[in-house]
Amino acid sequence: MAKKIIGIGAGGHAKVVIDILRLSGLWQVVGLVDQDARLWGSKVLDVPVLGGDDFLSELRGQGVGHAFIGVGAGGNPGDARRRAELFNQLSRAGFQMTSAVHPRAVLASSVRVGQASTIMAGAIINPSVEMGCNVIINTGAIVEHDCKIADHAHVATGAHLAGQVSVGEAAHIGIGAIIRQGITIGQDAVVAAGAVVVKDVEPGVLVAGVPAAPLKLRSPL
Ligand code: JB2
Repeated sequence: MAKKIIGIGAGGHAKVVIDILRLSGLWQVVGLVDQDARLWGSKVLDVPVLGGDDFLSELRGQGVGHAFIGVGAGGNPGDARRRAELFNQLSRAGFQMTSAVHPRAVLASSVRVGQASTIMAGAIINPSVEMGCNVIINTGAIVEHDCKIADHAHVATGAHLAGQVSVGEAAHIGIGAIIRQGITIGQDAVVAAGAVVVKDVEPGVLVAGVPAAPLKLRSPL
């Protein structure tokens, strides 16, 4: 029998995660919570938006023991850290957080997927990749052999990571970015869409362009 699960956030990312969970046949998504009261009473792919985060304890009391983080990260300062906070909040509230792997993603057998991670359709993850918790590998991204992706990081749609790239905690690799072999991307760093990264990126720095160069230091998160 499908297990009941609720999602945090009622936007675009939640929609994609709901789709993946349904494809697995293992989950019944019974509702979403969103901090935006204007969304309460609306539906996302037929899943009702029940209320705000206050509603979580009530759902837990009703026996819903599983949750997913449906809040994504668009690369703005604080996005990925917000996802980290939600991860901690749900853990404290006693929810088990599931991973969602699209059936058409390709994962080598040696890949380690951490708790609460999402791997979208068409992603390819090659041998010996290690991924932390609450990671997003978005649609069609390629993560080559021996990469390390730390907790709460987001590899956005169509980004390509060559072998042995290391992505720090809560870092963001933008849409279509290319990261050369062996590069280290620091924690909380942001690689802009379409950038080609040929040098290591320091923590908290935003890089853009071809070849990628720092734009400005981000404020401490
Ligand atoms: O702390 C929160 C919270 N923070 C944001 N608690 C709850 N319950 N909800 C929260 N939200 C809600 O997440 C916002 O009010 C909003 O409704 C939703 C985020 O929706 P949005 O469509 O703006 O973005 P997203 O996070 O679903 O997707 C982003 O990341 C994806 C990976 C976008 O950049 C997408 O394009 C991208 N594919």
